[in-house]
Amino acid sequence: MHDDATIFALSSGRPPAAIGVVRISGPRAGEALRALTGRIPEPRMATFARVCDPESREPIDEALALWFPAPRSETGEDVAELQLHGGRAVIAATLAALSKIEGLRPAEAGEFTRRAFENGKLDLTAVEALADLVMAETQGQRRQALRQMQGALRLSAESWREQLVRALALIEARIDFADEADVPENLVEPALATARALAQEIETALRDDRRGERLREGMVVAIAGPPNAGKSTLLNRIARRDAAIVSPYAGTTRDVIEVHLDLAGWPVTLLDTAGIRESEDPIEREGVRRARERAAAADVVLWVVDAREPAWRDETGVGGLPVERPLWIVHNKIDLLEAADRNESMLSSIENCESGRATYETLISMVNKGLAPSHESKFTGAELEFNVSASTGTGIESLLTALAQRAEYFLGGSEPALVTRERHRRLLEEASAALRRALAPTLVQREDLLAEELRLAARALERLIGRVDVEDVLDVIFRDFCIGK
Ligand SMILES: Nc1nc2c(ncn2[C@@H]2O[C@H](COP(=O)(O)OP(=O)(O)O)[C@@H](O)[C@H]2O)c(=O)[nH]1
Ligand SMILES: [Mg+2]
Repeated sequence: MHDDATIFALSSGRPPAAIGVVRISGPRAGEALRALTGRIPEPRMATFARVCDPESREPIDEALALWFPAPRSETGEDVAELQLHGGRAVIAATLAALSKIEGLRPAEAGEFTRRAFENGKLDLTAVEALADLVMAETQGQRRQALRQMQGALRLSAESWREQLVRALALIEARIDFADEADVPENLVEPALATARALAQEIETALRDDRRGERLREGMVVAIAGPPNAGKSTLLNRIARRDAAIVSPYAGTTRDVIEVHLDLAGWPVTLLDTAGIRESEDPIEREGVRRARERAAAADVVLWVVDAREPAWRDETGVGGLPVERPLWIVHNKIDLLEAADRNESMLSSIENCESGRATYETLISMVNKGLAPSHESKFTGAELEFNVSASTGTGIESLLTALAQRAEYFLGGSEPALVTRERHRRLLEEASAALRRALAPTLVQREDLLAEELRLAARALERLIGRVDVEDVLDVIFRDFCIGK
C-alpha cells in the first residue's frame, strides 16, 4: 500500500519508439531530477536537459524535462517527467540510474493513479474511467470513458448524497426535539418527499438495459454451424487477416478464436468456433462443447451453412443451440451455386422470414425493434438471412452493415449510460433498496429506523465514489492498470 517511497516508471508504450516518457512521483522526485539532469527546471515548463548517470556521470541521452511541484500535479505529489528518446537501451539506462538513488523504487501497476486517488485528485469512478479510457478500442467506448472521467456518475452521486444528508438532518432534528413544543411537526414529510424523488431518479438511471456495461465489454458475435461450412473463412474475411486456420478437412477448428472489431465505432468481439457435429475424437468433442457454450452466451449467433445444403433447420432449433437469442443464418459459398439456384435460394430465405416480402432494411429494423433486450424472448428462431461468399467477399458488406446496426441498437441509446460497471449497479441498487425501505408505510412513526435507512443509502453512494470503505475494491480496480499509469 501507500508508503512514502518515490516511484518511477516508463509511462509511455513499449520501446523502441520515437519518445519514451519516464515519470517520477514522490517527495524525492526533485532530488532525482537534479541527480540525473543537474538542475530542476521552472515548474510546468518543458526544458532541455542532458540526462547522465548519477554515479558514473556517463551521458545517457538528451531529453525534455518537466517539473510539477505538489500539489499541482497528476498524483498530487512532486512529479518529474523526462521525455527521452524511446530506445530500449536509453530507457533501460535511465531506469537503472533512477534505481540507484536512495528512496526511489519502480512503481507498481496503477500506482501513480492510486496516489492520485489517495490525494483526492480523482474519485473512484474517475479511476475506473481512466482504466477504461486506456483500454478503449472504439470511439463509442472512448466517449463513454471520457464522460465518466469528467464526472458523469460522480456528479449525480454527489448531488443525491447531499440531498440525502439534508433529508437526514430534518429527521434527526425531529428526533432530537421530539419533546419540545415549538418544533414544527412537518419535518418528516419533506424528508420522505426527497427520498421518494431520489429513489425514482436512481431507479431511472438503473433502467438502462445495461447499456454502459455492454459498451465496455462489446457485443459478442459467435460464428457457429456445421463443420466445413466456411466459418473460419468468414472470420478471416471479416477480420481481414488469417486469424483462424482454414482447411478443407472437417474438424480443423477446436479452440474458440477471438477477434476484436470496430464496426462503425462500436466494439464487437467475433468468435470462431468448432463445427458442431457428433464426434468420437475427445479433443473435437471438447471443441464442440466450448462452441455450444460460447454461442449460447453470445449476443448474436451467425449460423453458417453451406448454401448448397438447404436442410439447416429442425423443429427444436438449429444445431442444438438455444434459439431465443438473435440467430442469423448465413448461407455461405454462394459462389458455388448456379445463378438460377441462387435466385431460388434467396427467394426461399425471404419466405422463411416472418414478414414475407419485407425488404432487407425493414427486416433489420423489425429485428432491432422486436429484439429489444428486455423482450428478447418474444422472437425466436432465425431472424435474418444472408447469402455470402466468404471466399470472394460477396455479401459480406451487407452482413457487416447489419451487425453494425445491431451493435448500435444493442450498445447505444438515446442517452449516454450513467452506470458503466457492475460495481456501480450494485451500489445504486443498494441505495434504492434502502430508500424504498425508508418509504414503507410501517416506518412512518419510526423516525430512528427511517434515519438509519437514509444513512445506509448515503453510505452506498459514498462507496460508489470511493469516499468510504475503499480498501476492498482498490486492489480489484488497480488490477486492470498497467505499470506507469
Ligand atoms: N468456394 C468457396 N469455398 C469456401 C467458402 N468459404 C469456405 N470455403 C472453403 O471451405 C472449406 C472449409 O472452410 P473453413 O473456413 O475451414 O470451414 P469451417 O470448418 O466452417 O471453419 C475450405 O476449403 C474453404 O476454402 C466460400 O465462400 N466459397
Ligand atoms: Mg473452422
